[in-house]
Amino acid sequence: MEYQNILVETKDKVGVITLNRPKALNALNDQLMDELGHALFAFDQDENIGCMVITGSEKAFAAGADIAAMVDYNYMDAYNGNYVTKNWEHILRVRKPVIAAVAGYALGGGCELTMMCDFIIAADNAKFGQPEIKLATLPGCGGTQRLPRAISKSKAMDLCLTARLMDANEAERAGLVSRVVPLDKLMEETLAVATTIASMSLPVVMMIKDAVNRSFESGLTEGVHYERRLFHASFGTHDQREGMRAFLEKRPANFQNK
Ligand code: CO8
Repeated sequence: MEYQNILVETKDKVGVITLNRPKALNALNDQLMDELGHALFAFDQDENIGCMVITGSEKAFAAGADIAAMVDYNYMDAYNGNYVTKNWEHILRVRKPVIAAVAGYALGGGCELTMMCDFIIAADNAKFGQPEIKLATLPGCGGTQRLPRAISKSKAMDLCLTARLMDANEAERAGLVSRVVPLDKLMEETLAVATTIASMSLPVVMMIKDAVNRSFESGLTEGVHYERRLFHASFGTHDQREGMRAFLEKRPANFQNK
């Protein structure tokens, strides 16, 4: 697939996808979301890749779904076209970790995309929000569900009902963002984090991602049970023995992703 709206590169074992519609502040349209899904799946299947990063520009991660593409939609266009479901949620099927490296605006569908990544590293100029209410619509890609889980019902209601934007420090305090870094260090720091993850045993990385995500889908007892099954499964890997032996022998582990 030839990409028109994203840039794709690899940095050692990290796959980096840059949203690239600068004139529209990376507004997310169908074509971009198709390309993003395609690139994510390609990295997921690439045995040389251990972690992925999605980023945008310094001004905007993504300023939302493309309003120009939606303005004339009617109900049947949205329903028959399976709008959003058909290509916005590919990312949820990716098994390797995906980090959102966010500078500037992450609004509407852009904010929802960051929340579908595994975690968010924000530049100090990042701004998050769900301003759809100003367009007389609502978050349509999970924002009303993921935001309360990430930052509490009260803050989610505040953001969704007033359309106010939340800066990087507030987002970190609220728990949406895992770290805030200076804008000029965003990619350096994110790549360092991604490289650390990519140096771990990939099957165990995927088990941990799977187990943490299960916590959003299940009650505590079932979630802990699921974790326990994966914990036991990790003892079936070569890398578990290697990791533990390396610790005891005071040497770096040599993981083989098996
Ligand atoms: N869609 C289309 N074009 C956009 C969008 C967008 N979301 N955001 C910005 N642009 C375009 C502008 O139209 C402008 O284009 P042009 O130069 O041709 O006039 C260009 O990007 C630059 O934008 P501004 O001139 O507005 O830049 P400012 O720096 O003045 O303002 C803002 C930046 C504050 C980010 C402002 O652009 C803005 O408010 N954008 C819209 C934000 C918004 O409402 N986002 C929510 C969109 S709706 C949504 O995401 C629904 C999600 C539903 C689920 C997803 C399913 C698809």
